[in-house]
Amino acid sequence: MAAVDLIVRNIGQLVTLEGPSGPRAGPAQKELAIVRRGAVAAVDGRIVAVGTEGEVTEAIESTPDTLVLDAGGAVVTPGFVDPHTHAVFARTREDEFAMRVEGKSYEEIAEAGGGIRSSVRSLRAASADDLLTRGRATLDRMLTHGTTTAEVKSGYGLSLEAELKTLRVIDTLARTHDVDVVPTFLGAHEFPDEWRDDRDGYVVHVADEMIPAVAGEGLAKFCDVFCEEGVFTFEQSRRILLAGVDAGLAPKIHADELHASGGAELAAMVGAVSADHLVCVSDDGIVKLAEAGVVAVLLPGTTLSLGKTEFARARAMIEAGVPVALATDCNPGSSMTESMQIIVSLASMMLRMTPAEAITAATVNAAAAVGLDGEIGTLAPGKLCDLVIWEVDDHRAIPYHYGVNLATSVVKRGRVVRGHPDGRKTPGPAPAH
Ligand code: IZC
Ligand code: ZN
Repeated sequence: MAAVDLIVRNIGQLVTLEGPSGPRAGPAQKELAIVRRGAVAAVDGRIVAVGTEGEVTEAIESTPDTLVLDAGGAVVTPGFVDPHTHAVFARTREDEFAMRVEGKSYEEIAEAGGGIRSSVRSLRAASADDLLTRGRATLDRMLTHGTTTAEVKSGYGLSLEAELKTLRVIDTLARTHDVDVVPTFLGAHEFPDEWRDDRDGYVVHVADEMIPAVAGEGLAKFCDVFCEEGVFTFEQSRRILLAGVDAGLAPKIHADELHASGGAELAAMVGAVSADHLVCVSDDGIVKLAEAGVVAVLLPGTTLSLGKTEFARARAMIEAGVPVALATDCNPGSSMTESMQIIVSLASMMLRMTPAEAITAATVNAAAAVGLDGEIGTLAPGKLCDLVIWEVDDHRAIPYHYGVNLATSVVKRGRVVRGHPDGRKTPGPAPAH
């Protein structure tokens, strides 16, 4: 074996999640495959050895140039994957947040011209440079909190020109930021003002003009739609998702967030990679998701931020055999957070997912929700060396100790991108270089 570039050693609990490929469902969702006193080694950004410290030291060769990170007995997990964000936007919406606190609902604000349409007005007026600067700061915060891959949706442009502007910004972020970015086209996020009197006309425009243009430029991997009362109907959503499939964009869907709208059933019908939100999903919808192998992406930060008390029924989904993932939904309207840590905490506290199930949901199942479970989401030979050293000595403390940042070091593609380059756990003098 070639000499390794990186060794992370002295890991108290190494959460590898090694196991069968693909998302983990049912009882498998709580199997973390923890190695005690573990180590990980990488060459050129990929893992080459994982196991106990003795096994890894036996298997590899190191040189004076090998970077050795001492985890100090702490927990190490795969980098978190955030599979549902709207992280490129022009302006925050704390004005609406304050209105909601005083009693206005998300739908009332949207109906009055606020909500997504307010974000559309500001994004259309913003320059690509401004969007890039703001998007970069958002991804920086994600990385600081342990997210090493994020899906990012368009959907605040809602015209061909403004959607392409957004997707080109997302593409620039993907090429230049340490966080790996997965692009999703969400032209069907809302009806823009100029099409509100001809909704079916807008659906045809999205399906026949926007999707081919986006796919033609290779700017998206997924096509998503907000299937919801007052937004896109079941039939309109189906039409758009199938147009996406024709153009090579895999389907994702905002399903059953505020009302039972048949979103889960539609996800199963079109073979969606994920169905997201699912707060109001029907029992039959859960069965259909399980049968079709669709990943359920749950977004408890949105429920919390909207001041609601009914959370998605994660237990029913896990018991039915649906693989459950978690995401921030990072967006200016309904979930203004970049931290997957608070989402993992909410999953345990409010969705009653065990700490192990929640960690699986934020790693391998989240990777499956963006079609990347072959590359990321577990710590196994051949996978990207994306990992986090946490300031805890038991993985159950990750959801337990909430509201603070527990990520002490973040490694992305084998490079230390956050924390101390020499792996110290507590701050010391700055490194000489
Ligand atoms: O900007 O309000 N639900 N899309 C669907 C959102 C929330 C984002 C927003
Ligand atoms: Zn969303």
